[in-house]
Amino acid sequence: MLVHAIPTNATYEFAEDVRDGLTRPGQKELPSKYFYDDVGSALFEVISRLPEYGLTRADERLLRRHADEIVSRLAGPVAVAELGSGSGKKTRWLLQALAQRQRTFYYPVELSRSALAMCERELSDIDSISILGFEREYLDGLLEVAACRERGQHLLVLFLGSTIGNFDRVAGVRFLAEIRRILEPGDSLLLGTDLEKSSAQLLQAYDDELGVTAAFNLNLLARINRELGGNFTLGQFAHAPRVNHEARSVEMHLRSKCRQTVSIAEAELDVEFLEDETIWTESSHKYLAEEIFKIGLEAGFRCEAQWIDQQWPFAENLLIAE
Ligand code: AVI
Repeated sequence: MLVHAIPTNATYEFAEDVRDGLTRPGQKELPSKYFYDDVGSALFEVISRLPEYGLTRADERLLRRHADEIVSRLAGPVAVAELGSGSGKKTRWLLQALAQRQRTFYYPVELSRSALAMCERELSDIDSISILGFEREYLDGLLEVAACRERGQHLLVLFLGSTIGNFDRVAGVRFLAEIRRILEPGDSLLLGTDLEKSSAQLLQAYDDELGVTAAFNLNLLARINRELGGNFTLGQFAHAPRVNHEARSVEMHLRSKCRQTVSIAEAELDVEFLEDETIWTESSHKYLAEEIFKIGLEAGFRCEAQWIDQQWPFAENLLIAE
């Protein structure tokens, strides 16, 4: 697989975002996109296999069961762009179904180079598939993919695993509208969305017994130590998930166990934490199945079909650009 690498100064942007988030008046925040360095991506792979976290398995089940039907609803020829491909494991079924009907170009867009490499290892045995990875932010990568599409070729964008849930609701619709702007009428978006479930089930999923999700959350501080010269003592912070009923989300926080000051050299920053003060690191929004039709319309898509997993409420939505 060829990989187009990131041209920007990633360390500088990381330091800027950390400074912004930790100096914000009121609630301190860090953007969840920084979870996914090599360690974080590996931890997320483990999370997706935990018995408490059924989201990824539900996504995979739906794709495996309905790949042929999904592909049959797409006007061909089709090239596939995946935003946040991860290991690429769950994309296999769709690519196999498409490859039976045409030679298929698959463009994974990922910030993590190791995830792109994993994706190639996972999928390169499928006949009639060419893989070209883009080590980019999602929309930058999608713009490049769209620029190299051939005449008459449709694009299928995959945004799976309920990554949309990690945006706040307004930003999520805005992001889908940005995708729509890059697409042509008749192109499609397959959107995975985790559906609402009980608070008890959500808290189990985001606070597993083995502590993998806690390690995933704390790795953000470890990454700041590694890459930005931070001196966070990890043992002085605790993983603190909570359900936000009003926002219909699970939030992950890191709670300072004591009053402390942390220095981050590359961000030229000393930050004070009170005992029990938290850093908000992620929101994971949950949806009602019927809500997706409305969100799609607001962003310029019509919902062509929706498949729902019965074991772990999760919806796969095929949206067509109008
Ligand atoms: C990637 N994303 C959809 C996951 C989620 O469920 O929000 C990330 C995650 N955070 C904690 N566990 C998994």
